[in-house]
Formats: sequence, structure tokens, C-alpha cells
Amino acid sequence: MAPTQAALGISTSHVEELLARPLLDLVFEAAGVHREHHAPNRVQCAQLLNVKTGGCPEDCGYCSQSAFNKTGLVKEELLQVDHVLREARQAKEGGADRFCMGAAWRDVKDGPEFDRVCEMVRGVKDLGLETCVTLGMLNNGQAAKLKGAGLDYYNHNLDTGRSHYGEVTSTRNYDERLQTLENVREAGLSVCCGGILGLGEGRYARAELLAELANLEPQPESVPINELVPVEGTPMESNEKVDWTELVRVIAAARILMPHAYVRLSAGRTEMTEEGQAMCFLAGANSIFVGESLLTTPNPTPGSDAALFAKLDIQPLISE
Ligand code: SAM
Ligand code: DTB
Ligand code: SF4
Repeated sequence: MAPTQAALGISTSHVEELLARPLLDLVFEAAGVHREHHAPNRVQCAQLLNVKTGGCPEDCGYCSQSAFNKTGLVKEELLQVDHVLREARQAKEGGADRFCMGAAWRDVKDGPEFDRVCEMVRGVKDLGLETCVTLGMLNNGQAAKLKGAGLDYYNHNLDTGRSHYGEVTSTRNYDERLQTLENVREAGLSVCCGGILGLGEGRYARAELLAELANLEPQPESVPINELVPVEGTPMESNEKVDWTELVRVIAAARILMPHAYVRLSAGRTEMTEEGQAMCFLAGANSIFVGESLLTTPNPTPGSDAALFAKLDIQPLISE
């Protein structure tokens, strides 16, 4: 068993039991927890920008950006700072509260490219947005440097349960992911850490992932729950779609286990109905990605999200 799994004593079997409860009982409890800790009709809006696309040396089986996957994605160099700041300004004008920059790197290398990312962070922070980056593995010094540049959150997902991880990626392991999360914490950054449903895992691995996240001390401030976006040319292009009820269950369990976190209904919304998304908000999801695209794949249009928020009387949540 992983050392973190024992920290708060939340066992995988306890989470399995939560996930197995009648759906409406589970959602009812999660909605109660949500209302105790959060404004129920507010949803945070985060916007993504891929600042370095493709050519990644990791072999993540779901990812369009892995050099192992022949997805036809055109590789691009690290963007220039002014380009990123233009996008960030537009995101802010469109109502985003947090701006997340992603790089298809295995890990962070010290040097001019990392310095440029720090400059991006400084610039985005100066625009009055919350800042988040996801750059792969990083060490203590690099985490501290990002903190000094004004970084609020570091995104680093565990993706799935430990028992299923080897089926998803072979070029890195679970403990390396956990080590980066520790380095991020030591630098005083907030942690954004979650996973993906639809990687061929079963309930057990989902429960394992949630227990692992909930046992982190402190718990992650942000928990993105992604549904696999199947990308042609990846080994997971034909994976079976996860039923919407399973997504609702995982969101509800995440809310119960991590009452203070932002639980983000992340990738996969283009394939969801308005009703399904509404059920996720009721079950405790209080954050989404907005904007035309995620990193390399589409997202619901800003117009359709505005219409959904209007129908549900949901207001964007603005951080203080
Ligand atoms: N390379 C860095 C890393 O892996 O940590 C940062 C970028 S990576 C694209 C960020 C996260 O996006 C991954 O950890 C994964 O959880 C998510 N992701 C990537 N491809 C996805 C897909 N096709 N569907 C859903 N989530 C995906
Ligand atoms: C997260 O959990 N989901 C985002 C963000 N963190 C970096 C990424 C979703 C990527 C979806 C597939 C793509 O667009 O390439
Ligand atoms: Fe690289 Fe991140 Fe994609 Fe894995 S998920 S292939 S590390 S960009």
C-alpha cells in the first residue's frame, strides 16, 4: 500500500462502498456536503492554453501529444510570452478566473524555456488571473521558482488508481508523480490533482484513485475529473465510453471525501448532455474549463456554456 493511502485512513474499500451506493442517495449526500462548504450556484471557470504542443517523450496511452502515438498532431515550439498574454487577456474578458498553461514535457529542465514559462506566469498573474501550470515532473528548486513568479496552482494528475497505472503509462511510475506533488507542496503552491475516467479501469481503480487523492495531506485544493477524450492514433482511441452515471458517482464521492476542494468537471463535456452536466453540478462539481478548446481537443462553445449557466442560474465563481 502507498504511504499516502494510510495518512487520513480513507481506505479503498470505503470508497468502493460509497461508489456502490444508490446513485440518488449518493448525490443527495454529496449535495449536502457541497452546500455546507460552497456557494451552490457558483461554478469556477478556468481556461487552458497549450504553451508547448506535442513531441512528448512519455508514452501515456490516452494522450494526443505523446511521441509514441501517431495522432497527426503538429509539434510546436514553446510559445512566446506576448502570445500567451494575449490569450490570457482574452480569457479574462471571456469571464475566466483561472488561466492554466500546459506543456507536453516529461519534466521541467532548467534553462531559457523554463525561464520563459516563469515569465508567462508573472505576466498572467499581473493581469489579475489565478495562475496554474502543468509541466510534468519538477524538483523543489523549480517549484520554488514558479512560486516566486506568482504561480498559484500546479496541476499534476495521478490519472488512475495505482493498480491500473501500468496499463496507462510505462515511462513513469506512481511514486514519481507523488514525489512531484510533494515538491509542489513544499514550495507552498496549491495542488491541482485528479484523474481520467475511461482508461479501461474498473470501479476498484477509481476508488483507489479517490482514496489516494483524499489521503494526501493536505488534500488537493483542485480536483479535475476528466473523461477520456478518445484521440485517433492512441492505443485508447476505441475505449468503451464511461456511462454518465459513473462520472456522477465519482464526482459525488470526490465531493464527500474532499469537501473543501474545487471539483472540476474537466475534459469530456462536449459529449455530455446539459442534464448530465447539471447532475454533476448538483453532485458537487464547482469548476469547469471554458473556452473553445482544451489542450488539443475541442471544448463546448462559450455560447453553449453561457446558455447552460443561464438555464441553471449559475454564476461564475470569482476567487478573492
Ligand atoms: N505533460 C504534463 C503531464 O502529463 O503532467 C502536462 C500536460 S498533460 C496533457 C495534462 C493532463 O491532461 C494529463 O495528466 C491527463 O490527466 C490529461 N489528459 C491528457 N490527454 C487527455 C485525454 N485524451 N482525455 C482526458 N484527459 C487527458
Ligand atoms: C486536467 O486535468 N485536464 C486538462 C488539464 N488538467 C491540463 C487537460 C485535458 C486534456 C484533454 C485532451 C486534450 O485536449 O489534449
Ligand atoms: Fe506527455 Fe503529459 Fe501527454 Fe503524458 S499526458 S504524453 S506526459 S503531455
